[in-house]
Order: sequence, then structure tokens, then C-alpha cells
Amino acid sequence: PQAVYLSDYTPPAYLVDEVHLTFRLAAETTRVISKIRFRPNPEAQNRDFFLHGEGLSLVSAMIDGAAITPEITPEGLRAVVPDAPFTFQAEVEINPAANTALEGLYMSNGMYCTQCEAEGFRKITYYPDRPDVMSVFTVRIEGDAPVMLSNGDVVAQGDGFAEWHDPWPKPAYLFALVAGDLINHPDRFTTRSGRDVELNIWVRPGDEGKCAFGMEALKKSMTWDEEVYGREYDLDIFNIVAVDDFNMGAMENKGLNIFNSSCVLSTAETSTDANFERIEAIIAHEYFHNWTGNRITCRDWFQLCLKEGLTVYRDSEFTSDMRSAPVKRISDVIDLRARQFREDNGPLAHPVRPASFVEINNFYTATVYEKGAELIGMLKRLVGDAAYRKALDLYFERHDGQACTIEDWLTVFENVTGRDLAQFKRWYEEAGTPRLKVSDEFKDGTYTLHFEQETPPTPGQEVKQPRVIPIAVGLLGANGDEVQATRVLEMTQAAQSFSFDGLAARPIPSILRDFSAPVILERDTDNAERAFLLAHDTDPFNKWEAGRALARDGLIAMIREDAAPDPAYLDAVQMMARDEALDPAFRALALGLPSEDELAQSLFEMGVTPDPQAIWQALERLRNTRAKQIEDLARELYTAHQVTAPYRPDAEQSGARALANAALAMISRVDGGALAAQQFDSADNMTQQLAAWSCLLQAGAGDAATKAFYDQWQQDRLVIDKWFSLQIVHASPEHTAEAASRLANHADFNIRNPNRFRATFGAMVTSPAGFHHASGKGYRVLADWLIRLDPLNPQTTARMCSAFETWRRYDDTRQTLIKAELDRILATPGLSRDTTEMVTRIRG
Ligand code: BAL
Ligand code: ZN
Repeated sequence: PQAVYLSDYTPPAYLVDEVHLTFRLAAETTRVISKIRFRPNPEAQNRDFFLHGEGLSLVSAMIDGAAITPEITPEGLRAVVPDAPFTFQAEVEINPAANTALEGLYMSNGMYCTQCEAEGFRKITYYPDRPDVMSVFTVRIEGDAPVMLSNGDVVAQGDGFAEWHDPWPKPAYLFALVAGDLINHPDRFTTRSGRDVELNIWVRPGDEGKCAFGMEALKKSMTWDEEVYGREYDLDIFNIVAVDDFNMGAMENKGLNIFNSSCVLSTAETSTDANFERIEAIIAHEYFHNWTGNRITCRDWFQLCLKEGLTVYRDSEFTSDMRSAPVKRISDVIDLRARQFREDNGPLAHPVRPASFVEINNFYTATVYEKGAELIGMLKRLVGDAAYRKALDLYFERHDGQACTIEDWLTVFENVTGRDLAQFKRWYEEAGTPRLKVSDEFKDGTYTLHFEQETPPTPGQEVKQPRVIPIAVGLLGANGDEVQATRVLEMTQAAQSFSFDGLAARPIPSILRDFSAPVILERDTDNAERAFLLAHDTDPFNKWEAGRALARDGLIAMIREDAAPDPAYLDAVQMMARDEALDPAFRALALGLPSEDELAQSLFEMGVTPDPQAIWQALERLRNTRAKQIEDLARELYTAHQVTAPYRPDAEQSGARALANAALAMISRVDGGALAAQQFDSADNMTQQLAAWSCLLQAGAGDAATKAFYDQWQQDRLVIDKWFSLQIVHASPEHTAEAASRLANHADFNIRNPNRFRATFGAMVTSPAGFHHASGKGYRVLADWLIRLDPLNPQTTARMCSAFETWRRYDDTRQTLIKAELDRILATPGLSRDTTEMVTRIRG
């Protein structure tokens, strides 16, 4: 497959002023009739009239009313056109029922729906399917579905048809259509300037009781964007539709957001606290795209981070405002390290703005999204809150209605602040996680921190230049008082020192507060200092980080030297768990341990080949020891944090349940699951039921609950996804692969449903000791199923290949086994471009 390069960008040859589409819906023979008004682009470098189109049957084509016979290629259509504005018309036939890739127009449970980002519109009709071609769309839908929706506002509807008009010019990737038997959960919102907006969440009959929380989240998001970013909604209708078969979490189509049903439907009985928080964040994310993505979009797909990094950053600010900012920050860093650092340290590493790709779907990654958001956070920290807000105002004012680049984005900040951001831009252009080494000295009342930065080579980028790194630092005195409040040090050189004067004694430093930059901090510290920071640091992130470091180092010693669990960690964790001044949600996070994957990466970085089985055993040993040692405290915490008020998925109740369930997990290691069984039987919400079932599975006492859970929820597909996952996650490493295989052969497994596929095989690969079982059976099972899925759904197949991305960490035997599976996948006849690119990059 051919790569495309950022450096090859040229402006479109023709621009589009208006698009009229008519859809005559039929499951296997949908007709799409297009009428597109083109004009030559004065900035174009050629006059090649090429329209993207894939898998379309062309029925007829006309230019200015005269029939033409265009040249058709596997990628699109080429024709000779006038050197002046003209109208192109075409009729094509497509088969939504046969579309299992879930890109373009497809069917899900009898409902028609679309997914056009990034390049799905070309599977609907011939069009310049690139984000810098923006146009006004009018859409007529004909069919027998009771509900027929598209972007914008409805302008006409009657028996068997509906017509929609979107006045805001948009690229084709934001087009959407939905038609089916749907029920709406309606509401209204009045914008700050008085626009009365009709809000709807559309769902399949039977799901109408699962929309209330999503609707509240939508209204909160609309208010927040007005208050914090001054951004109002700009149409009279905002529709959300829940779809069961969806590759992504959700999609921000203009005025018609389409959601994976797992990311919008919720009830207390069927959704966990974590589900609620995620739903709230995703609804906000998609809504926020209306300005950061839709009104201002990307010039080309290399600029994906322009809308995604910024919108992730905005949704994280929203969650911080709605819930606990420290808990959100710590959770985001856990996730960043687990997914983005892992990516940055392996064969799939790529810059936040990649310079080339074969298949853009493979770049909807943690690097583009989550590291992209970290870059916005760093920029804000460097310029300050007021300048950030000014720059955003200017961005919206200057670029509204445009398709932009990272250069446009950075220029706005340069204009507002007078700063030169050329060095900051390296964060967008160079892959890899910088290592930040720190040493310190104290002399004559002056404390000096010496920093050195180094970013390891990544594929295609051997040498890295120094980046600008905002390092938030505070200093603590021996009694725990803060002798230096947080100060942001701006590191710009490969090695740089910063001094603090006038100190009476050597302070204890708290470095990289709030995780002020996405780097790996390397500093020789001892347990005493960590315990001190754990007790006294006023920065919640570094307080948590001190406990995390104690846990990690103790575990590394257990793995490498067969050491006993570290008493310093066990003391520290008790102190933190007991501390009533701390938010229960924070305490629950502090009881978490580094993941198996994080430990494997730490060992690898130390030059030690990780043994997945040994890592798992060390974690189990520590959890068992800790449970025995602090059983009494766990029981106290469990009792003290029972929620008796009616269920609410807010931060306060969720935090209490998180801490009580962390305590239950410890108790279950001691009592064999007796208390968990009680909680399972009495639970009236999914958080409590699932936590209890999880503890029972962990204790090896889950059979009855497994059956009861299935019997209770077999009609609820989202809950059954949990039923699939949890059994695999809690299988012993010896049986992980068998559990996944067994469930993949269960009557409720459906390879065409991405949620169910991820619930099964996503669960398998997040159990490293099972997935990396020395026999290679985990690798074999995954490869077997990826080979089966690829012809149906290349996008989800390619995503899941990243399970293999860490293969170079492991021993020769495992490497040989993995390589054989990668080669087997690559040798599959007709393998998709998506999967071919991913496996080729992973294989190296
Ligand atoms: N734009 C794809 C889905 C999302 O990031 O919102
Ligand atoms: Zn997004």
C-alpha cells in the first residue's frame, strides 16, 4: 500500500459551494443521487477533476445536465470538466446491508447509519472526500423508516421522506444520516444569546429509559462551553443517536452526533460509576467538537491532533470542573502512561502530527489524542490562563469556517503572547517520550536542581532535539511546610539548572507537579523521601506519585530479587487509606497498583527481560500480603463508605463506592468472597454488583454469580459485554486464552459487533500473564480471530493488532512465537490495507 506524506499536500483543484443528496433507502440497493456545484480553486496547482469513490456502482453521471462517461478507478472517478463553475450529478447504488466494515452507510439492527470520518463518505458517493473541501449540504431521505435524520435543521418532512439542510459549510467527514425505528428522549436548551434548541437522544425502542443521564450531560456541556470558552450552539436542533455496531466511541457529525450505544445509554442498574463518568466525558467531547473540529476543522488528516488534542483537553477540563480535578488528573496520567507511553516506546511510535500514513484510521491513537491534549496543557501552563483564553478567542475569530493546520494554531499563540513557539512545535513533530534526569545540590542557602533531557530514537527519527519542558516544582521544608510554592521552570536546553535562594535548610523537592509535562522523570530518591512526600506534599498528583513509586520499586525488587513486600509501601498505603482528610476517590486510586504492563516496561527500561508470569505472581503476592496485613482497616473502610442514599453517579458517591470496593477486593482475598457474595445478592446498582462479582471471580468462588449475572442480564447487550470481559480478565493466566476462545464460541458472541469483539479479545490482551503465556496460545488465539475479523471489519482488526506492539520487550522464545503470528497474519490473502500497515509497522 502507498503512503501519503504531509509534505505532498496540495490545495484541492475544485471547491464545492453546494451539495444536494437524495437517498432512496433500500437495505441492499440504496440509491444515492448527488448534485454538486463545483468551481475551480484559484489556489490550485492543477485542474485534475478527481472524485473519491470506493465500492460504488455508478448508474449515471452528468455535467451541467449532459451525460458523461467518466473514467472509473478503484479509488474514484475522473472526468473532463469546464474551466468555470459547473454542476456534477451522479446516481450510484450501494449495499448498506453488506457493509460490515461500519464505514460509509451501513445497517445496525435494521437501522441505517453512517460513519464518514475519516474517509467513509467516498463509500456513499463520488466526492472530493478531503477535509479542506467544505460545503453546505441539503439532504433528502426517502424510505419507509419512521425516523429519518441528517445534519442541520429539518426543512420538510412527510410520508416517506425528510429533508434536512445544514447551513454551516462542512467537510464530507461530518456528514451523517440515520434512519430507522427510533424513539427520542427530548429536551430543550436556551443558549446564552436566546436560541431555543431542540435536543434529542434517539434510541431503539426499549432503550428510552437509558437517556436521562446523557441528556443532563449534554446540557451541562452546552452551559460549560458558553461559560468557559464563550462558545454557543449554532443550530436549532441537536440530535444524538445511539447505535450498537460502531467502531469508535462516538462521532461529532454536525448537529447529528452518532454514539456507540455503550457511550451514551445508562441506568444505575446497568452502568457502573466509571461508565457514567465516561459517558459524561464523551458527550462533552463530541459536543465540544462543534467548535473545535466542526466550525474550525483540519486542513488534512495529518492535522488530526488539531481537533482531537484540543477537544480531549477541553473534555478533561470539563470533567475536572464537574468532578474532582486531582482525581481526573491522576486517572488521565495512569491512562497516558498505560497507552501513550507504551505506544511511544514501541514500533508504533509516531509524532502527535505524523508526517506520513498509509491508512489514517490507524492514527486515531493515544498519541494523537492524549499526548495531543498534553501539548495543549503544556502550552497553557507556559503562556498562563489569561493568554490561553485570549489565544482561543483569537483562534475562533480568525479561523471560523476554515480548515486549519498546527501552524495556524501556534501562530495564534505567538500573536497573542509574542513568544516564538518554534521549539514548542517539536512536540508535534518528534515522537518519543523525553527522559528527564534530575539531580540536586544545596549550598549556602541556595538549592539547585540540575535537569538533563533526552528522547530515545523512534522509528524513522534517530536524533531528537531538546524540547521546551514546563517543569512545575515546589519545595517542602523538613517539617512539611511548603517553603517554595509551585513555580513553573521552563527548560529549553539539553541540560539546564535552576536555583532557589534564601533557604534555611536543604528542602525536599516536589518535581513535575500535576504532571506538568508528558515525560519520564528519573531521579534517585529513597523511600524516606517518598514517604515524606506522601505525607506532606500539597500537590495531589505528586502525593499519589510518591505512593506509586514506592509500590513500583517494591514490586520490581520482588520480581528481580524475590524480595519480600516492602514494609515502607505497606505502611504508607495504610496511612494514606486511613487519612480522613483525603477524598475517598483519591484514596481508592492510591490503593491501586502499577499494572502488569507498566511493570514490564519498567523492567525492560532497566535492561531486564520481563517475565509476565513473574510479574503477575509478584502482584498477587503483594495483594495477598497487603490484604492480610490491613484486613481490619479494609473492613473499617468498607463499613464507613457504604452509600445508603439513593444511587447517584456523582463524584461524591462514586468516590465512596470506589474506596469501599477497593476494600472489598482486599477483604475477599481473606474471607474467600463471603462479604462479596452478600454485596452481590443485595446490590441495586451495577457498580456494586460488578465489583462484588469481580471479587468472587478473583476468590475462585464466582460460578453461581456468573450464572446469576447472565440469567439476569441476558437481554441487555451492554451488560453482557461486561459478562464476557470479566470472566476473561479473572481467568488464571493458565486459562486466559481458553476463556476467550470459549466465550468467542458462545451463542451471544457476534464477530460483527465491535463492542462484543473488544469485550472478548480486548479483555484477553489486557491480561498480560495470560496473553503472553509461554506456550504462545494467547498469541495464536488472537491471530486466529484477527484473521477472521479482517475481511469483515479492517478498522477494528487493525486497532487490536497493537496488542503485539510490545513484542520486543520479551524473551527470544516469545519473540519468535509473536513474529510467527505476525507473519501468519501478513500472509493472509486479501489482508486489508489497515491491518497490513499495522502489522508491518509492528513487525519492523
Ligand atoms: N472524531 C472521531 C471521534 C472523536 O474523537 O470524537
Ligand atoms: Zn474527538
